Amino acid sequence: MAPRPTPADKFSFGLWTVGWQGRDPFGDATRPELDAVEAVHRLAELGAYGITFHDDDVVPFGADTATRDRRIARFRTALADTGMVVPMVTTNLFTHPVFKDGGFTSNDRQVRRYALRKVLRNIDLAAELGAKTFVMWGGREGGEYDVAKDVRAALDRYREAVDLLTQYVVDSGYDLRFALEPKPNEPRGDILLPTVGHALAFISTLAHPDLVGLNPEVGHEQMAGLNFVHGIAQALWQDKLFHIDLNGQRGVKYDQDLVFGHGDLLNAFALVDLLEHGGVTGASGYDGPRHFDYKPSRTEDVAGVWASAEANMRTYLLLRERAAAFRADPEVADALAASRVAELAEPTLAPGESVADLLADRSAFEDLDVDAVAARGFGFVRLNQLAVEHLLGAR
Ligand code: GLT
Ligand code: MN
Ligand code: MN
Repeated sequence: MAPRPTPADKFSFGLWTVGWQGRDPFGDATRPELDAVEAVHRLAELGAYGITFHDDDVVPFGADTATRDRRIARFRTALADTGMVVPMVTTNLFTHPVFKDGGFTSNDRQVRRYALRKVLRNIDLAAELGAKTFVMWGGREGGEYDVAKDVRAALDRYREAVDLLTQYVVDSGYDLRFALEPKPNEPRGDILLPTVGHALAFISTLAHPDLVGLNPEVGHEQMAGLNFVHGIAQALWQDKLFHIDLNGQRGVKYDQDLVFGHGDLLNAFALVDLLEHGGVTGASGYDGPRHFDYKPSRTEDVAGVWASAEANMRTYLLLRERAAAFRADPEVADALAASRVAELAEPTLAPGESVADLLADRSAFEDLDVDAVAARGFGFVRLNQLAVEHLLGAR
């Protein structure tokens, strides 16, 4: 029996996740539209604490001001009735055809100006609803043809946009930070800022780098064949894990957006362990929202949508339990010590030791029995097997 999710677990869902009707490039919708108000109520009943959305998820694109106000008011009533919060808001710069070559980085300057206006309006709404994070997934920022996009100019425009938006947040006195969401491809053939690493490097060039972090998604890094846990560890190391999109992906292929854990389960175990327990240096984990960005498969009916929403949270809680059991097992402690995992937290030079001291230390080089050191095993397989056995509930 998995423990029941409660608001203290900080589970949140995108409105576009449970609301996905199953329309894909090959087939029509398999489910009816979901009312945003119903989504808020159902998710609250299931134990989630938050809901997130794109502007166009709540208010249809191009709606007049009266409709916009009415839709937002209804949504706010649902939040008040359920106690659900909006920890994050994002803007849709990818569905309308005007964004076919991107928003911030379209070759067409009129599109770029329009995109900025759309985002600025949504930032005001995010602040009004008390969101602390503004996600920017640049799904259409990219291209298919190398000769058709000057990538350096595109990055200049991307930076111009982020600098303008951060300055707007500062000037408005909003308590809001931005989180860039990397993805390697789909819907564009190649997307700008394709991985955690690219996005981190980009952030270091910004006018307000402190206000910009990441919203990495499990499947997006795995689509590029990368290790998600490594990406998250580096984001944490650089204090840039502002938000996270949890889901499942099986290998290097199209973006599957499966339920969390329904892809690389062992990596998901290590991820939950990292988020909950941090690292050997005593560094803490992550205390922000556990946000699910998945798509209920189009084979599922409405009941299946809610079962899959619940599945995300159950899997997370089960993995959290399993990770805690792993950490508490004395045999694991023994295996961790044998693998010298904690030794990595020890600086390679002693306190105050200089390069000259290192050069003078014969035991470090001249007198070191390199073959004897090389012969030592690390015991990583034993340690990993213990992780697998805890994950399987065998210990
Ligand atoms: C879109 C995308 C997600 C992003 C969302 C935020 S929208 O569904 O596939 O990965 O997180 O814009
Ligand atoms: Mn995805
Ligand atoms: Mn996402």
